[in-house]
Amino acid sequence: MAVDIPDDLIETYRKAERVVVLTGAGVSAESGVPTFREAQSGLWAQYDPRELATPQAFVRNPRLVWEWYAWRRELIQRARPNLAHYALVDLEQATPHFLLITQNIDGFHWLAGSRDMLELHGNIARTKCFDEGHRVDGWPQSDEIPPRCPRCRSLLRPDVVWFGEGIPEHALRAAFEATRQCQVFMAIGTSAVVQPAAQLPLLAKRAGARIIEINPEQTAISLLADWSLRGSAAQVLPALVRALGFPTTAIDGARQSETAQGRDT
Ligand code: BJW
Repeated sequence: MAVDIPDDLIETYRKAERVVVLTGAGVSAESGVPTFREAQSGLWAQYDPRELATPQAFVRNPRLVWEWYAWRRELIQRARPNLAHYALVDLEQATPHFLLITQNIDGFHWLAGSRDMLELHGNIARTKCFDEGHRVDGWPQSDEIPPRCPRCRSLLRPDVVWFGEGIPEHALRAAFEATRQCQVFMAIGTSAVVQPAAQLPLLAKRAGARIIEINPEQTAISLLADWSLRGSAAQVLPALVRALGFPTTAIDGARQSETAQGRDT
């Protein structure tokens, strides 16, 4: 698919000193990780978030919640970053000040090589305890599900942010600060309905940034975006890096390693 990147977008991006990118589940869709709100394939079409992604749900049925996240953790462990993740690494390398803010918990941006980044909703690979929030790397073997914290004996849970819970304070503060200062704000693969992340594009717009959206579908962001690039992140982002004339080191590396392993990225 040929992706048309407007000339004025290219000119604006090249001039920008500070770029902030907000990613959502759509960025990992082509890695085989389901999104949340898409009508047929989204997780919330099949599962009720109130029964799985709230502290109340965990108190009601900790085993169900633990096992649902164990299933998703395995799914993510079997998947790998796609060209969208690698293209964002190339953008970070070529942009003077670049901050990637992700709502995703899969850790794929880090795995691909992004370094200046914030995980707003935590990371499914980490575990903490429910009562005290102790981060836990391992626990004694037991038949109990979920297992218990070796320090305080409370139940263990994934280190992700559920509905009704606060975003880690340092991450939220840094996200707002960078958003207020950027000249270009990109929203990629997010429906932008979950707060407080959904405020970021609006805040960027009010502060004078130009907004680029990458999403196959229209979203609330489309109304305020200067450019909406309709297509999948794994197609549009590599095309954007090339159109900007930036080195494609991470993209090429990913392609080469996929070819060597006989797979398509
Ligand atoms: C592609 C693609 C491709 C497909 N390429 N694109 C103010 C007003 C109203 C409510 C609230 C409010 N403030 C807070 C709330 C409550 C709540 C909230 O926002 N609710 C809304 C639903 C209304 N927020 C919270 O509770 C937050 N906490 C908080 O604010 O604390 C203070 C507070 C609490 C309570 C009241 C008031 C203040 C915490 C939110 C935590 C969200 N957690 C989850 C689960 C994480 C763990 C897990 O994974 O299980 O995070 S929910 C889920 O949604 C997940 C995601 O990170 C998040 C965002 O979803 P995302 O990424 O946008 O995915 P989708 O599926 O929605 O969209 C995918 C997009 O990709 C689509 O647009 C596709 O078209 C596109 N796409 N393929 C590019 N190939």
